[in-house]
Amino acid sequence: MKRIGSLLICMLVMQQSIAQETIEVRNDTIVQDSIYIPSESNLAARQWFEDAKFGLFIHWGVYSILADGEWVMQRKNIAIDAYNKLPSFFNPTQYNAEEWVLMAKNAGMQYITITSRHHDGFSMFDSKATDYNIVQKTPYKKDILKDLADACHKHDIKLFFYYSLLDWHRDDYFPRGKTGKGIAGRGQGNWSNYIAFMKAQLTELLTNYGEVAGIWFDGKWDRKTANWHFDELYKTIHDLQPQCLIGNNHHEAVMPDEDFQMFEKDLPGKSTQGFASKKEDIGDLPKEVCETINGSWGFKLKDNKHKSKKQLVHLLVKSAAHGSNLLLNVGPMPNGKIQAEHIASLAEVGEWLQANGKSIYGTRAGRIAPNKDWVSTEKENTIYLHIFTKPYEEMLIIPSFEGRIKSMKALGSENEIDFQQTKKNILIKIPEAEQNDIDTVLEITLL
Ligand code: FHN
Repeated sequence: MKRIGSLLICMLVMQQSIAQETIEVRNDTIVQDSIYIPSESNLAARQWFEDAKFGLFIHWGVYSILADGEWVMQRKNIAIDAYNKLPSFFNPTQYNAEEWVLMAKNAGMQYITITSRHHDGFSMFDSKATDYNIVQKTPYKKDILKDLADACHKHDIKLFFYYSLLDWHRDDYFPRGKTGKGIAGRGQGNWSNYIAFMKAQLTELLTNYGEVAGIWFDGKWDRKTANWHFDELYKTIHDLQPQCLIGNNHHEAVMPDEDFQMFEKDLPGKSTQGFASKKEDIGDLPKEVCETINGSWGFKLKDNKHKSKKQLVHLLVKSAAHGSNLLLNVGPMPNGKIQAEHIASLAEVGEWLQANGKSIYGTRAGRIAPNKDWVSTEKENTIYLHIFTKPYEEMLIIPSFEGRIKSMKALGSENEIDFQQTKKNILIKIPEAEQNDIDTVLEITLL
């Protein structure tokens, strides 16, 4: 009888965990939370994401008219009524979504993440939740996200929407955060309305554009301790499209319902910029590093810090070697075109990937520890050692290597490379002909 009793209790406990509910007492109130269990489609999407490795980030808004980056409203303290004039000048007649998508595809990118609404609060899509949007306030009158979504779906490129949590324009973004304090004309609205507004917009984004691969939140850091109702926002997304990956650029450890973790202008754990997540905050979710192709996110006329092919390839390779994707940003101009320099460098990276993609796509961080001279990726029984420095020492010594090596070749070459494996190290001699100025990729096959 006793055993049947404990069996029943056991079944009851099991049933409760299947119901995926937790009951907790907080401030004397009983709170019932649903625990997020990712759907099968979501888990498959995470795996796709980890394999995809390379995406295009697009920061585009009415601020591009001022050609001074996406923060111009706050940096120059442009008052609300002055900024309101900008949309009436925004007419990107040369925008061609298919051209953008094909440019990304030729660069070897697998997905695009575009700003649907940035901190200036202007919606670059047709929204019923606000008339401060591209269709109602610009002479262009068309929904650029719709065209982009159609082109992405046509060419098999996944589409993510960046969505700003912070808003310098909307009165309901109140109490305000630490930025945008000098912008005159901001009203004092109601936070609950703001949450409802975001839910309404997210519902639109997840309903009107077919399959959405992910939502990329940004701006929590503006009001670090506010109640953002992320449980509700995330539930809205996952209920509408369970496969949709949620990431939040809060620069903190991942929160319960998130599906990937991003690192801004930093490799995971490096924290050199002051806002990347700390080492201890790195979780097990798929990772993404985002970087600018020059020095700015939004279009900036005076920014000439265009990264070279070598720098871009190294960024991609290092990201992959740290188990992460690279989301590389361009800031289109107000006419709808992407700067020629950026189109050219993306094509160069695409060319590099044509020859070396095997060492990037579908790989994970490699077992050979990264340093300034080399990094590694790996897939099944193959390790790809990416060597950046040339000329090499007579013998390259890779310390503390684990595994038995069967063969070694430069990727794409038929010639075997001379190596010796000692108890701990590998000694490699790379012939001049197999060396490459940008990245010598050695394909090391294990026994
Ligand atoms: O403030 C934004 C910035 O404009 C840009 O969108 C980047 C992209 O990662 N994120 C924010 C800063 O953390």
